[in-house]
Amino acid sequence: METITGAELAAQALIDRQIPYVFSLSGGHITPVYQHLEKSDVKIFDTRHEQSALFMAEAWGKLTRTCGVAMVTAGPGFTNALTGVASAKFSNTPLVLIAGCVGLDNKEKLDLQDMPQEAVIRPMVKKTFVCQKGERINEYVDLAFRTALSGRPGPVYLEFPIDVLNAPVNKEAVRYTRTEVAANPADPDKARALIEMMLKAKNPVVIAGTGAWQSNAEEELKTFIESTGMPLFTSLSGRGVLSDNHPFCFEGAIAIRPGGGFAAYIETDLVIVLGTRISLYYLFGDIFNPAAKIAQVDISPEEIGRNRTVDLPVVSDLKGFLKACNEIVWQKDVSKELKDRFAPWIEKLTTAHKDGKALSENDWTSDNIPIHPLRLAKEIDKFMNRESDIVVADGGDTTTWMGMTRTVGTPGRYLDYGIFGSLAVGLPYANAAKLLYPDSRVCLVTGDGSVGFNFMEFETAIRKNLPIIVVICNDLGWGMIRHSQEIRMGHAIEDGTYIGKVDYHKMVEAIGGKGFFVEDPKDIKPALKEAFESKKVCCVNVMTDPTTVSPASTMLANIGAYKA
Ligand SMILES: Cc1ncc(C[n+]2csc(CCOP(=O)(O)OP(=O)(O)O)c2C)c(N)n1
Ligand SMILES: [Mg+2]
Repeated sequence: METITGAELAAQALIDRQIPYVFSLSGGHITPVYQHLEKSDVKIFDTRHEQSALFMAEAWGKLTRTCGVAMVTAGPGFTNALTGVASAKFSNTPLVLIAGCVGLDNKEKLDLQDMPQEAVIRPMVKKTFVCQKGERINEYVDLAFRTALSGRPGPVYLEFPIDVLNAPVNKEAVRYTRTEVAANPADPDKARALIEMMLKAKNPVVIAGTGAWQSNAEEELKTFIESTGMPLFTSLSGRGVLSDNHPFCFEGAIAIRPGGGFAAYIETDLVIVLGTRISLYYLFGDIFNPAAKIAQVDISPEEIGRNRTVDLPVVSDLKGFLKACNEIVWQKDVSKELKDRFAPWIEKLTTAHKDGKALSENDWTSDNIPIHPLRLAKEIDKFMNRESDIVVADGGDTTTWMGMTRTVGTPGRYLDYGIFGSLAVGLPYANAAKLLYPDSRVCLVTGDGSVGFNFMEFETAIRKNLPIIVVICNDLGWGMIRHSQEIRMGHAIEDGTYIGKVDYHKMVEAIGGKGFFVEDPKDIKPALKEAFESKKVCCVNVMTDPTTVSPASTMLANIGAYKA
């Protein structure tokens, strides 16, 4: 009988799938798999914390629309990974987390790192798979990837007990399955119904989110918008699915972004929600005119109707649905009628967009010292090109300032933590972006608090030759929380929210990177230029005004968790 070990089967399954990277931190319970990946085309990318490995896998999934893969060891390796898993669940990112665990024979014997991993992670993922038989490893890997990618994508957990990995398996008994599932065709009746709604509307708005990006719908969306003349806002991983430069694109959908969003939402009579969720970003749906009709297209039936009654619910893959809509616009020959109908609305929003932006102009161009964080955000936005460069945001107020400012021309070029709101994503996201796009410039803009969590990923970047530029928006503390406390209670709780001045740039120099310290706004651009030209991992420590409060901090003080 010819045998093969479970670990070799697991490694081979990843090799067969041509997985480029497994983001990981080593441990005894996964060493058998490492052994068989060592000389393969699947690279083990090792981070300094399992949380970083998971955030890297999440970023990989977000950017490539394929499954990010992470592998961690039992017990503490597993628990350290959980935040990244939760983040991927919230961002609907396809991800497979492979974990080793104590052998089935040793459960409950007080063996090292024993814990009920599957029970802990079950509510956090789309599905858990614990493979207890070596012969079925391949089948389980197929199940895990298929589940992560199908329908609404998300994280999946795949566990291999160490004795299953180590046991010899009869080669002839190994089961192989490999299926890729395509989306169902769209329902033309639903597409017709949407066009009918549009023909009755005057002030429609279209919001396209992660679903538009994940379903590869950029071309169909562009045709849809151009042939109907409706204004588009983009959200989360949908940022850039149509360029912010496009005359019908009014940039980011989040209402606190300076521009036409707020005006559009309160006056709209038809909201067309394409592959995004009616979340806090839209005050749980309350930001839209209460009389507006809502059409919502989503791959996931249970998503439709959250927070608002939906007049036209459509369960569909977006690419197919938009294609069907475009065909009907063409067949019915209503393109001109729709464009003429909405032209005054576009004109009105274009003016509102300009006026909205003008309100922030003073801050974007401020010469103040300490530096206004919006000036910093604007300098970065101007410096980084919209098409191929990648900007990553992390931090509380810092993410808000970047979200209010960054313009994108191409999808998959802007990353932040989205609605899960986990600080600490910055360095791992930036490293993943640089790994994927070695020839593009990658700039992380992060809060001084946030940069601390996974600070050792600077070392990972240096060791792996990923020359990212990290700009720290240094307001001496946990700004967003300080500000919301000040609004809420009249003062910030110093013991909980003040950090003080830390020479982060010198810390990065000490491990082989390059550091810059900036206090004057006119020095931001030269520092960025020198940093990128150095081709080194750089930390640009920028002292920003700790008293400037972002609109998100104001909201945090007044809604949600802080509400009395
Ligand atoms: C992992 C995690 N811990 C705590 C929080 C709560 N929180 C939200 S914003 C914030 C302050 C962030 O400070 P910093 O990174 O310096 O950014 P700033 O707000 O100062 O720009 C904190 C602690 C969070 N969102 N995520
Ligand atoms: Mg801060």
